[in-house]
Amino acid sequence: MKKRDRTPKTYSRLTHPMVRDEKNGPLRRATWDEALAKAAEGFRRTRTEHGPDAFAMLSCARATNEMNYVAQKFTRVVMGTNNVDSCNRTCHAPSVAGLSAVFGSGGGTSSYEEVEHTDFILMWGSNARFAHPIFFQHVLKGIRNGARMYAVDPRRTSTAEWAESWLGLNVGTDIPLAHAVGREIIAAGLHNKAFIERATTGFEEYKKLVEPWTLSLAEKVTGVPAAAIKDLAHAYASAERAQLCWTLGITEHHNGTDNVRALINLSLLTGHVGRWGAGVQPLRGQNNVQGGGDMGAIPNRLPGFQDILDDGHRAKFESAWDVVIQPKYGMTLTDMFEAMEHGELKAVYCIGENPAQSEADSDQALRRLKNLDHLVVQDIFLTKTAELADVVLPATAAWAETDGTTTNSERRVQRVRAALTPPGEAREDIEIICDIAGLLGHDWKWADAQAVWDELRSLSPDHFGMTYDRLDAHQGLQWPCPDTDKLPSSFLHGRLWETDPERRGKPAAFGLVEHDPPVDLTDENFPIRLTTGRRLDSYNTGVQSGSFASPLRRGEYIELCPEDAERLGVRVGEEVRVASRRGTVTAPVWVDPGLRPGLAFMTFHFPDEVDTNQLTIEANCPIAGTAEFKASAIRIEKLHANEPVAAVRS
Ligand SMILES: Nc1nc2c(c(=O)[nH]1)N[C@H]1C(S)=C(S)[C@@H](COP(=O)(O)OP(=O)(O)OC[C@H]3O[C@@H](n4cnc5c(=O)[nH]c(N)nc54)[C@H](O)[C@@H]3O)O[C@H]1N2
Ligand SMILES: Nc1nc2c(c(=O)[nH]1)N[C@H]1C(S)=C(S)[C@@H](COP(=O)(O)OP(=O)(O)OC[C@H]3O[C@@H](n4cnc5c(=O)[nH]c(N)nc54)[C@H](O)[C@@H]3O)O[C@H]1N2
Ligand SMILES: [Mo]
Repeated sequence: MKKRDRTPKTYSRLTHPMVRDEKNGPLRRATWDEALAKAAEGFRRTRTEHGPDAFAMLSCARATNEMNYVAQKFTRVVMGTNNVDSCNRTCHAPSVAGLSAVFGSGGGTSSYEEVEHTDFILMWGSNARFAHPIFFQHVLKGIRNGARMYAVDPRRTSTAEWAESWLGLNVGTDIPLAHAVGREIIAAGLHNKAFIERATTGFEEYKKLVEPWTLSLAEKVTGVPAAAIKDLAHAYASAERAQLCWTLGITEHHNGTDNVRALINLSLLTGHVGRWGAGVQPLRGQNNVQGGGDMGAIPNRLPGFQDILDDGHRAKFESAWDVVIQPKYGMTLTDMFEAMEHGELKAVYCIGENPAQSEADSDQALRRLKNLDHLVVQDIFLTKTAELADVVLPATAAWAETDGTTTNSERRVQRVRAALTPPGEAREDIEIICDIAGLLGHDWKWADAQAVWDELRSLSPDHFGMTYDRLDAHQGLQWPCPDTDKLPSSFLHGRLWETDPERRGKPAAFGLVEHDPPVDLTDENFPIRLTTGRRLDSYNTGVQSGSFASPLRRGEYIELCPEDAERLGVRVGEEVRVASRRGTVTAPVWVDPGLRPGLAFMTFHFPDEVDTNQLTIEANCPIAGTAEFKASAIRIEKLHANEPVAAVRS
């Protein structure tokens, strides 16, 4: 087998526009006028020949709120469709779906400050020490202030190292574990009966549902000792205030939304929500993935998380924008790739996303992207996705080159500012979108980012109270912030504790969700469970972090536990073949004692060297559209010509 080139790929900033003159020809340098005209012409042709829904927008979860507002407005007003989405779909869409179904709003309920002053922190399927290092500082302060911290993760991660108890469960068995915890809380009489009675529905059905999940059955299915499950149930339920934090270990499954519901059930059972210090939080991924969704860059919500199917909400935007909005949900990112397969989607405007390398089953994703008639990529680097484009537009980086705001996981909107000069001919994302809108007959002029923000504020009650001046004065504000003269509450759903039913509003429903194991089953041909995720030193598809020559950069490995490495007769640094039902890659071995037998781990940070997503399965959550990145079945084969890679460090 050909030896893979593992020289780090160098991405340099895009400094000028590029176009492709014929479908399979090369990209060549172009002027801005030429590139914008070509981009606009392709969109016009698509709309005229195939209708509005043959177009889709991918909007950037790293860029500002203002840019996301303009991108979704372009989609709805200029192109006439609701087909707009982002990498939120690969990530926390199940959290948003689960939280909205229970509480009516998709945001995490608590603030970071509360984590410092809570009594119990449950990190479930989250490696925050690596993936949310700033949030983790708040966790560490909480621990220093006396909070207990438990971790639930198949791997003994760097986060789990800080935990008082680590529950190392089998991948994809979170529902059995959560149900067993729920059952034990009820059996021990530790549930909050008054809260359940007043603020929830479905408790009796839930009690029946979890009844079979005894500690011993749960131990069999999850691999976690019964005593540890019992201990978690008692510690969580008897804490005065508890925070339940989760991330992709919960959401990146074919039943991600059900997993989220199973965790929220525990907070309803104990009343650990809607009070200061107690809550449920998905720690969001990209710096502005929360804001992108809040701005309406998702197919089912208008800006301010206002449902598109609601006639009143649509009417408000229709009159402000002077357009008719289709009364239906648009395509999710997942639907878009399906539609590419069938030739129903013809044109995509991809701003700051790299789906050619981030989608599950990347060979399939690449083939689908190649089916498009017209692909416009607006990025700061020449990504693998950009290499497929008909038009490439160089943007300024939201980070340090652009003015605006972003929104973090605690729903805090904060200002970002241009401090650096952008390279070459790169232009601001918003300006580029407006130029294309102009060529398509929409004369949009905002003086600056603040003018965009003020338009959004006028249409989103949750943001109305957040003027730029107030954001500056308070170092950011959390939504909902409807008033310009009052400070918002730091946590959500305090209403659930009101005694007056009018003020309490809609009760929170227990989720009646059942265990459903991973789709990609292990068997004698594919006996090892592969889970994928992140490391501290690198970022997503590596475009923004992969090219630097730093001693921190480790490159890709397939990580195994010492027992499996010995059984397979492989050692650290040795190249092995890794095969799944979808593809094969070769990668060097790393040995991590934090893994358990039968479990392997890879990142997706170095796809130009080892394309991990050739292995993953596109088995999607039917509610949220998120793929099961966390559970593939693989086999590992020894290669005969073994060569240790250079510079393996411990
Ligand atoms: N350094 C760094 N930070 C990042 C990123 C990055 O690339 N690099 N990316 C950002 C983005 S986009 C996101 S979304 C976040 C993601 O942040 P995290 O979700 O914390 O990161 P992951 O490593 O993908 O997955 C978290 C954990 O899920 C565990 N897990 C796997 N399967 C299961 C399971 O079945 N059940 C349970 N309970 N756990 C399971 C894994 O072992 C892993 O430790 O990080 C953000 N921050
Ligand atoms: N195997 C596996 N695959 C996964 C995951 C996993 O856990 N395992 N996780 C999934 C998750 S959670 C996510 S979020 C996705 C991430 O998937 P993507 O979002 O597709 O990947 P990124 O590498 O984050 O790509 C970000 C792009 O934005 C560009 N960019 C940055 N700032 C700006 C800006 O200001 N303007 C513009 N125009 N562009 C900008 C960067 O250059 C880069 O090309 O990957 C998913 N894929
Ligand atoms: Mo993410």
